[in-house]
Amino acid sequence: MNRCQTLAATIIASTALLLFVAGTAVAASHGHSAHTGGEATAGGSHQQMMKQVDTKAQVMAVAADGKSVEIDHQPIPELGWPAMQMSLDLESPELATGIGAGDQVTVTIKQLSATQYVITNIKK
Ligand SMILES: [Cu+2]
Repeated sequence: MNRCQTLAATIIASTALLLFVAGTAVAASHGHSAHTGGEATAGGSHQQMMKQVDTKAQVMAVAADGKSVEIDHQPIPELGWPAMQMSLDLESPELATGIGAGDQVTVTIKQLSATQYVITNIKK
């Protein structure tokens, strides 16, 4: 690679970083910034939308209002997520019926937008 190509590559890398930073700022409302890396590298493409994936997780807590659960989930390569503990909204409160802290479950996570996810199913 000659100097000119190296400079071009540097500019492209800088632009990608700026786009990444901008994407992270927009995604701040998600409150789960660790996930934006995977989304950014995926380019926020439309094929990422409405993706639904199953993952194994441990229930850490069910929110008092029953609308979300705190889970410790395994890595989800389809979403570019590392293993982590996080809170996710439930599509309906009934999903948490019979579910409690410490349960080993399989959760189905549906992607609603680049930064919005919801649990559509929980199986013990
Ligand atoms: Cu997570």
